[in-house]
Amino acid sequence: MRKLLTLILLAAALTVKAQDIPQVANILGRHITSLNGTWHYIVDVQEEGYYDYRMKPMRNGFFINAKPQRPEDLIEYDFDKADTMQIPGDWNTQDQRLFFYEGTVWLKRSFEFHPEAGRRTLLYFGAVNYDAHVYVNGQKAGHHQGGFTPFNYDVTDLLKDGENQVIVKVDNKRHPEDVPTQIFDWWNYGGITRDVLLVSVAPTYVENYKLQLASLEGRLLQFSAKLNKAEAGHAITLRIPELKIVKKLTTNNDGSATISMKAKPQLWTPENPKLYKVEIQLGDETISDEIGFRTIETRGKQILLNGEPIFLKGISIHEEKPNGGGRANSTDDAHTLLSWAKELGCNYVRLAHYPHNEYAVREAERMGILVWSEIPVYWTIAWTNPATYANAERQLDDMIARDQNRANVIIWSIANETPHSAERDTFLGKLAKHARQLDPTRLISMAMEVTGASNYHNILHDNMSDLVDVVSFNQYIGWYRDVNDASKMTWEIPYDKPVIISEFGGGAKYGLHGPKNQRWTEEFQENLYRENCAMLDKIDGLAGTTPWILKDFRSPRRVLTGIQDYYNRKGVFSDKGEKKLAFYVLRDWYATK
Ligand code: GCB
Repeated sequence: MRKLLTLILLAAALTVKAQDIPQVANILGRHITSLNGTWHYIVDVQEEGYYDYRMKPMRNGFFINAKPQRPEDLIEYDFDKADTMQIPGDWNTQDQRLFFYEGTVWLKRSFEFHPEAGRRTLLYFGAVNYDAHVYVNGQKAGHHQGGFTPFNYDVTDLLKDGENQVIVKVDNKRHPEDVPTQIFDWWNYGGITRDVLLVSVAPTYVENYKLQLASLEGRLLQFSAKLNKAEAGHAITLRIPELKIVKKLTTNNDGSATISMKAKPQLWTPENPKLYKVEIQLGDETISDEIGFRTIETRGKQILLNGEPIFLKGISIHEEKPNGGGRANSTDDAHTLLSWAKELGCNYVRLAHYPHNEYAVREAERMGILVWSEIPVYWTIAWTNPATYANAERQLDDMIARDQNRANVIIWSIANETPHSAERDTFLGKLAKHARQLDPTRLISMAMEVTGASNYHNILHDNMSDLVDVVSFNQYIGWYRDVNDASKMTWEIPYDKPVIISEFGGGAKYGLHGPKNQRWTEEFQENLYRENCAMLDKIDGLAGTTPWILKDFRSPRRVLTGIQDYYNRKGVFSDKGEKKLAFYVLRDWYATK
């Protein structure tokens, strides 16, 4: 018995563990090795690589990557003979059989690795949709849920010198308690959709930092940094060479340090998106970033950028490649989409309906485009489920942790078109307060809905209005109701806050022409935009709009053969980037703003 106990204890001591650690920010500014590229994959419809035939999780699932040792051995999978796909990338557009697939796919990649003494190695995923079990050399590194935010594990103790393997079980089945929930109007692209990176860090490293313009008067910059360990006495140096700033800070007991300093940076604006090179040094490790300085606030019904009122000329965007669809994840993809937005005259985009990839946010920042960033708390979330709340809150935390140094991000949005109820108010109330506490320097909003008091009178009444800085709502006059109603509409928005129309629009098939009352023609959409722009001009306090949407995007809910063919056709560009007539109406309207 004692012998058995000793053996068990010994085995426990030998079991190496990975650590689920908080997100390491500015990942591209660190020592990284890419694990992007060609990965083998196995489609596992019944998850037999994970559960036994009694539906119990197995100890020797596909993650151990077993190989027959003797001729008689039975092993019914072989990653090395399996097909390959490119990572990052969704599986739906890389294998025709997987176009509509929602379920489990196992992905595997081998890589050479040589440990460096005194360094830790993190395994970072930009995003995996939706549920990811990660294994390194057969051992569990961690489990993550949520398809659009980064996560990382300290895998130092799982790696070995020579060839290593990472295997990920990805499952994009939809569930009522998930965020987003079971129904949503976009393609549920599955897979490892963003970068996979190995990150080499010192045992003590700067986990995250924040640098921003705290006040316009006196031009006060505020900097804070946080280590991965709660250790006092570490020296951190901040350098902004162009501003001749060199500041030394020392961490306190919780491993963080803060400093304020006077400086006169040029302000970041859409016209002059000035970014400063910033270096943060701890020991002999330096992280570089590019950071812009601006303020964002509201005054009555106005939004003020650097103290000046601004009208947000925007457009909504889904994270889909500009030509042909599939998940986008590159500066090039982002540049093309954002250039189309610029052609419209936009200074602002709504990155709907989930946090987009970091390349897109950074490219928008370089191009002078302001951003509304949101989490997928969309439609009918499981409001009373604590795990659902925890999931939403973690996605919010990770979105903010990743993008809190982006000058162009001005609005965190916490929900879209959610049905009113006391449970929803409790959930969203808590989330809004949490967002405010995490980042008091940006505006908070959510896409609400109006309720009609009579046929032509719209009232915005939402208990959440007290908690947001900007009152935003979606409306589809001309599409989900008659376009001729537009000119008769009146609006009652009883809050002294700026108003953003977070969505309006309607569908058209590019190249389909006809009279303006014929649905799906470009003329129908053109007329709808004309009527809507005129109507929106009458809304008191209108501070911006993000019509729905830049380009046609894939959605399983859009099944009309010959017209939709699984595309939501509300783009002002087609899925191939062709301009529809509505493009010109919107461009001309924005030219007047
Ligand atoms: C909405 C949703 C958006 C849909 C859009 C539509 O209100 O927020 O996700 O795609 O309407 O096309 O109906």
